[in-house]
Amino acid sequence: MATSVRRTSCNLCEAICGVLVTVEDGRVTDIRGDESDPLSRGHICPKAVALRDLQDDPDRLTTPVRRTPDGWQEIGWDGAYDLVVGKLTEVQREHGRNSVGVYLGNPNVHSLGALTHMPTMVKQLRTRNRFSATSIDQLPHMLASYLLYGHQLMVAVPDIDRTSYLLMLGANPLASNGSMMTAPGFGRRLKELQKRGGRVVLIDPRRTETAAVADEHHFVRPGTDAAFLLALIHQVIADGHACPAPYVDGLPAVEAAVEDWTPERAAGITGIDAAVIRQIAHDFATADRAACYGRVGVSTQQFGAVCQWAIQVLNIITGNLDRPGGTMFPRPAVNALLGLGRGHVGVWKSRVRGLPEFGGELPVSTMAEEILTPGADRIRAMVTIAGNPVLSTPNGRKLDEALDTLDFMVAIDPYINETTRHADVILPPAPPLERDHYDVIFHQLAVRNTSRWNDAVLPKPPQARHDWEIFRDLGIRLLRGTPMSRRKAIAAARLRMSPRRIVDLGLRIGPYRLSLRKLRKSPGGIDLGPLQPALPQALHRKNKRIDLAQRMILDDLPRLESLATGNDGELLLIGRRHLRNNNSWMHNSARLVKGKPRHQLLMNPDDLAKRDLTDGQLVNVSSAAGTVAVEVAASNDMMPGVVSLPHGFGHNRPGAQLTIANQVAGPSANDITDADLTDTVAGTAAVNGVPVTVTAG
Ligand SMILES: Nc1nc2c(c(=O)[nH]1)N[C@H]1C(S)=C(S)[C@@H](COP(=O)(O)OP(=O)(O)OC[C@H]3O[C@@H](n4cnc5c(=O)[nH]c(N)nc54)[C@H](O)[C@@H]3O)O[C@H]1N2
Ligand SMILES: Nc1nc2c(c(=O)[nH]1)N[C@H]1C(S)=C(S)[C@@H](COP(=O)(O)OP(=O)(O)OC[C@H]3O[C@@H](n4cnc5c(=O)[nH]c(N)nc54)[C@H](O)[C@@H]3O)O[C@H]1N2
Ligand code: SF4
Ligand SMILES: [Mo]
Repeated sequence: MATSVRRTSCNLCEAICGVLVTVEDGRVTDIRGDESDPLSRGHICPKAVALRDLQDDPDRLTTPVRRTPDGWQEIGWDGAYDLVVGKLTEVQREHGRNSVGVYLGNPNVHSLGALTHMPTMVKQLRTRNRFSATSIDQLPHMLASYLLYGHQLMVAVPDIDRTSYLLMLGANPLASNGSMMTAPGFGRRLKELQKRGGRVVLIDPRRTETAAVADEHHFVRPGTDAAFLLALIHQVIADGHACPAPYVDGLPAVEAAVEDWTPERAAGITGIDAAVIRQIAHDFATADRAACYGRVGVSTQQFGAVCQWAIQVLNIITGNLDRPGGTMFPRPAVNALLGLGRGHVGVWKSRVRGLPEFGGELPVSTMAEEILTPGADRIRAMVTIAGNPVLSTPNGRKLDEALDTLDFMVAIDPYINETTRHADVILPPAPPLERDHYDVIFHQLAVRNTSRWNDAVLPKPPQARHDWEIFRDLGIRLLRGTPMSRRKAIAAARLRMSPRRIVDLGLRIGPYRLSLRKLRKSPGGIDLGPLQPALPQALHRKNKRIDLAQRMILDDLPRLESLATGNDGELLLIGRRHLRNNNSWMHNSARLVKGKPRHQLLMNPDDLAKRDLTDGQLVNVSSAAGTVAVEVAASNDMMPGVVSLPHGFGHNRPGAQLTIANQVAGPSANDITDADLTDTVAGTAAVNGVPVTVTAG
């Protein structure tokens, strides 16, 4: 028997753990952590093993399929490409270029070939109706980065390996493995932090897995963190602890804006004691090295933009930005900022609701109505790429309905699932173990500078195509229809270049002058050291200064007045992640779904008692968007007045061909999240803090 151990990194989440894959006679028999990886140091989570399940999953498509009256039919690649490009150009010829909509899902950022080739292909569609998971995720981080540092991807990450005080809001890295902060083995890093004498303080409406290991945890009323953060800034300034770097402007305007945001006022809104707010402000400002970090819970809520701006302001005015142990800018071997524009916001608005674009994309909360509302520029054909928006975006049922009305839909996706079942054609890319891997995005967000290239672990079968080959072949066909120009010649050349070649170029022009040849000599990755100070030179602003007084944000502060208490009997819904789930699409792995059910609505026992409900019973959870039925589980870990439901469930929709996932119980949280509930600053979906009522089912 031919046995070998090969190296790669797991691409399922942002932690990019190095893994060792044992292959016997062409089949994976073992996956374990790679101790030699300088970033992950051997860490993996249960999902790594599911890479093997993806590889072996009989439901995974390996050739294109086309919908026919008799069901799905396999077709050849060339025929599929011609069909797709023919239909899309036909729709655009008849209804204009914006009549084709695009949704880009999460796994795109985890695939080298998608990052190198997908944007060029999508650009050839020349549509303004582009959507992605960004607007139900990290948009507020990118907006704050764009406004303050001049580039949407210039994200400051907490230097957790050197900090002595970590203040976290709305993040549960012990379940999520960290996000907008690549820090594999987060639990171990926290223990090391505490061993150094450091403190971890967490603000979350649920006492989470991360709360269990934090030094302090405080409940916060969902959606009100902005008030807490403004009060922290207020208190830091009042205590005379504001000491921003000389290249920072706008402190007086911030001081004026937070003047009325006393800890007492914030306490009434957030449910966090004024004394606690004062203490945190004091501890943060006087800690040796402090970092404030906020994730999904403070991004996908009605004040996401204010929150992410305020987090930056807190780090900046306490002198913690760009210093070891504070928040710092990674310097990866391939500069991801070069591949993406600096960003822009509000250059155009969505047709139906007038929501602003960000970085060329419209908020996903408006996607269904852009399909359903008649008029010029209505979306009549959709392209979904690595996305499952029926389960992942608000008002999933409405989107289900909308997708059914399309003239044409193509999905680039390995599964016939809740979303792609609506497609006319599905183009499946080869799975992770058959692809080369270099992490272009997550080295840019990592808490340590490292670099790692891995050749594909397994050969791709001849009938399969890599994602980049699919984008290349669609892109070239889209370019063919019209006369050649210089712009198009560049696009064509780019599409024809392999990801390998692009990474090699990126490494060569990068700050460490590496090359693919050099990297391939160390398949466990190479260490490029801890994060280094880089400001003000690294700012993507001409004057090399940071202006805290951002109009877009300051003008939004009056809206905070609306943070009053809710209606009688109303509860606020928040989300939840579990170590063994991965957004909407990994429930087809028997290994991951086994064990106790984890789809229940969590609710504080007092809230159950008030409604005469009992633990385990079926309840109806209703919002302005709809109702779902689900079992309720009593939990003392929930803040009173708050209930929690995980997203990514709601399988077994007719036509979805997911043998294992279709047996997994639990409704889709996004059948009751509300597309009308957004952060008005940039249109981010507010899926946390949704008003709901819970009644006996
Ligand atoms: N209520 C609520 N909703 C949420 C969230 C929440 O916290 N609460 N979180 C939001 C967040 S942060 C995100 S990122 C989104 C994610 O939502 P989506 O962007 O929809 O991404 P996934 O749910 O990961 O779905 C991935 C899809 O890509 C396919 N896929 C998997 N691997 C590949 C691949 O290599 N190539 C291609 N082409 N396709 C692949 C899968 O089959 C699946 O259809 O969900 C958001 N939705
Ligand atoms: N196992 C697993 N790992 C994942 C994913 C997955 O689905 N499963 N998804 C990946 C993706 S796409 C992402 S974006 C990341 C997300 O990474 P995280 O943001 O760390 O993930 P969550 O577990 O959603 O953590 C959000 C926390 O915010 C809290 N919260 C909700 N509302 C509020 C609020 O108003 N204020 C405050 N302060 N807290 C609030 C929730 O209780 C929850 O604990 O995880 C990634 N990693
Ligand atoms: S934490 Fe788990 S899912 Fe994330 S990269 Fe590591 S092994 Fe993969
Ligand atoms: Mo995400």
